[in-house]
Amino acid sequence: MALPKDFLWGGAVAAHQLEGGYDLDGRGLSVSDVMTGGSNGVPRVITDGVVPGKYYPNHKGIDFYHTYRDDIALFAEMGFKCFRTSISWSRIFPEGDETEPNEAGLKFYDDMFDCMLEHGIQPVITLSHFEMPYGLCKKYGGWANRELIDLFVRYARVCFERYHTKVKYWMTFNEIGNQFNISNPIFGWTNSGVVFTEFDDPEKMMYQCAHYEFVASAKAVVEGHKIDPDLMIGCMIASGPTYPRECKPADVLMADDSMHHIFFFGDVQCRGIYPNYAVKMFERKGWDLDITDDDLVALKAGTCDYIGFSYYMSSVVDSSVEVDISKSTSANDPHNVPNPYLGATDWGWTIDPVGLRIMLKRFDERYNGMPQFIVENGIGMYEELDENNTVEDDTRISYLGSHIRELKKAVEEDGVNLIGYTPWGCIDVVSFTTGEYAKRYGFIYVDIKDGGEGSGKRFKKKSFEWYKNVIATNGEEV
Ligand code: BGP
Repeated sequence: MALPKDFLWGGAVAAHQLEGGYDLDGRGLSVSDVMTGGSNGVPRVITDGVVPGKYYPNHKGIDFYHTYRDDIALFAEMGFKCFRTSISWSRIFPEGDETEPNEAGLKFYDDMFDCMLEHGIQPVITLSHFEMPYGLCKKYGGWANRELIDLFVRYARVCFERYHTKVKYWMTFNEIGNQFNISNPIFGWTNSGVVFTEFDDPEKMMYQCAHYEFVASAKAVVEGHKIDPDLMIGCMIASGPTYPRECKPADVLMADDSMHHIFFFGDVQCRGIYPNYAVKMFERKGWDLDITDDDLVALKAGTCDYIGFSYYMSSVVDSSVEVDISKSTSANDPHNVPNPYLGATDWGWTIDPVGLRIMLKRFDERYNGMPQFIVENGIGMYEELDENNTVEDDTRISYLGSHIRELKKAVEEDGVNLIGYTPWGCIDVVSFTTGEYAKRYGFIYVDIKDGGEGSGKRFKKKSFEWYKNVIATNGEEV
């Protein structure tokens, strides 16, 4: 058998994309509450507060705030060993800078985690998955402000103290490297509460915010281990290999450098140091980033316990091409070109199962066999219920099956220390990049359409039974 017996099969979501209940039980606004709904190719807009008459899909999500018991029962029926979600920071600290947490918010997650545990499902929890209290942006300017470090660590400490007997696996910041994509403001906004393009040097501001997040993350790791040495506290990195368009050295070098968009975040969080290529770049750019000696000590002391990462696609660079990415909602490299050997989803995300194995190998080799956890992977699709009240989602089955086959090879043949796999959006949720309901990832169909209309009822897709069998056979039957 390729995979260990205790392999963590499950599914992943994030609070802001499914909970709804955005103003219930003392919750404060979060950055995701001021992002309007966009659509395929049409970016979401960040508004100044909640503007009456505008449409904010995250306010409703799929109403998981009220339905989680039934939904978790469905996950249990599929045999989930774990379920990855996030804590909405503004349920716990509504404005972000209170000295005492909001008990109603804490209680909500207590109940949700108990419900998972009653079903034998381990919670896997992200502390900040694309949301932070909106108050921290308004009052402090988001992660551009060093004061956020202490406010985050206070929040993390409260969560570890309260839940450490229920939650072993944690992640600090979701897809921390996403903000590298400066051309689409929602990435900087959701990672850092900052619109980078409003600054004279957006790139410098991105590195400064990332630095404060690194220090906050490292300090949270140390605090967490003080509370409970058994906690596993990981980073979470959006990943995917970049290939050279051709074997000419200029393309190969460019592809190699492009991987710094990913490895920079892993290098600091897993090794606890700034890598040489980053130090040199800061020097070259003449940046006087606020990085103190104490910060460097903190980074070294708080390296993470495992690498959590998402994998959706690979990319290709061609050194002879340079396109304008300022209007792009997803591209973050002007040298990106399509891969002629691979297909793509309706949203233009390249489908490359082998790229998952390549990524697992690279992390393994770079970070000395550190445990890895694939905490997101999946395919967004347009789907409708058929006359049998189901969706014959064979494309999803084939997508996930091909990725699972590759991760098994990485474990069996390459010796990668992989602890789990949680496909993204195991139940249909609001899309992050576009705010659509129409971009569906789930094993479970949720009857809500773009605009928020629908019964909200849940229906099992064909992949529900398929994934149940994958888990039951520990990945032997895919
Ligand atoms: C990742 C995020 C998730 C999720 C996923 C799919 O970047 O961590 O929150 O949404 O991508 O993206 P989308 O919903 O835009 O299809």
